[in-house]
Amino acid sequence: MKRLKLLAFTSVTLFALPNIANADMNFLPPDDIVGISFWVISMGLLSATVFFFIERGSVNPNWRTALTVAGIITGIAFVNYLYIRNVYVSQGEATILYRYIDWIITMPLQMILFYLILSAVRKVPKSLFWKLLSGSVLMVLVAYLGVSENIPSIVGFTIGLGAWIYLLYEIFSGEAGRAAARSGNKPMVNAYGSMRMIVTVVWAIYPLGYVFGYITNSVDDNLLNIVYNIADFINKIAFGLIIWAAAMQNTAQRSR
Ligand SMILES: *C/C=C(C)/C=C/C=C(C)/C=C/C1=C(C)CCCC1(C)C
Repeated sequence: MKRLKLLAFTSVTLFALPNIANADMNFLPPDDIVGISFWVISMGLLSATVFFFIERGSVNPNWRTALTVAGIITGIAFVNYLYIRNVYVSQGEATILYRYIDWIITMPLQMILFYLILSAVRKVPKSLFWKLLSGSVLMVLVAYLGVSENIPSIVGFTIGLGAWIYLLYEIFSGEAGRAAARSGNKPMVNAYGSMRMIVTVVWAIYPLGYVFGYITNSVDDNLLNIVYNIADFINKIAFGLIIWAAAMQNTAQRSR
């Protein structure tokens, strides 16, 4: 356990150091809202990462993998955000395309969290894992091809949207939804419901951003960056905290 904590801290420090060393080259004006939103979400993501890795030791072993994955998600996004912020500070803008580089890893991991919290409290078929993984990878990959103009942007959007709707079907009424309903584990069912709400309501800003940013071209990247930076407090940090809270409740119930 000690070793794991050490590993978490060391890796986080190693990622952060090169950026501190570069600080003399990139100054961020304190009244730059876009830049500050990158800065604030980076601090939030780093804190969340450290928190999830430390708390992992305090929960029932069944929940540990879910907390590890929650920490990996915020950790990956943290690294990517430091990078995008540097691009933004040196160029005055940062293309949304950079975000797909963390989405291709973090978004599938977030969908897999549904599988992991279900597995923490009951047996779930492995096929569910593969469905969530392939649906989410397809969604981000095809949309990336659209945004990077390798395929028409409307085609990338349509297939991506289809994949998202499939994922929603899966967590509401498909295998995952049915498994959650049958589990009878209250903390898990509550967490599952809140996460599903986030994936349905808050995640809708991404396809909207795609429509306004790439299809109608009516919103610029700076505005989109602010919106996405704020959204990630819910989509990545609160998402993990919901799992942490359920894990703590389950752990307390079992030790009683
Ligand atoms: C932390 C990053 C997250 C939660 C990213 C989520 C991204 C999406 C839900 C993206 C959805 C999209 C569609 C539904 C249609 C096609 C375009 C996308 C990829 C923006």
